[in-house]
Amino acid sequence: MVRVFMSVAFLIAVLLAGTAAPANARASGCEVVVISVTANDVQEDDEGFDDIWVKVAGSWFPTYLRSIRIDEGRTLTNSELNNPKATKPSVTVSIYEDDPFPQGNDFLGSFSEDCSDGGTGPGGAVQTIGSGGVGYTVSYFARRV
Ligand SMILES: [Ca+2]
Ligand SMILES: [Ca+2]
Ligand SMILES: [Ca+2]
Repeated sequence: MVRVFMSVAFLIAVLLAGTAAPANARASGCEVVVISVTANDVQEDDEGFDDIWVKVAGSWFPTYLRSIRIDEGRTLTNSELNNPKATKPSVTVSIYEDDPFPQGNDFLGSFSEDCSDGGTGPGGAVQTIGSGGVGYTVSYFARRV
């Protein structure tokens, strides 16, 4: 009986210690929110559109293993992309282009933001990524949290 009680007390102590750590981790980071993605120059020129997903600090958007069509010259909004965002000391935003098996998917480009300059401010910022016949513009907010 005493042993059981001590085990429970130990477990509670572990749980309390466990809940303290994420609060500290949350307190120092760079929050990045993707506002929109524009396809200035798609990879699949014959089709005139790409099927893309956006990866933010390792998480997929719009959702895991799903891509979304973007026509050349068009913009996908934050809500169409299912609110891509993440908070980390440094956040990498990447765009991938989905191709059917057995072709591999294509990495189109990326950028990283660490809020070292204080973030983007409320006006946001723009990054252009892609090369060799591929060009995308990513608008985003970044702030220290
Ligand atoms: Ca492709
Ligand atoms: Ca494709
Ligand atoms: Ca192209």
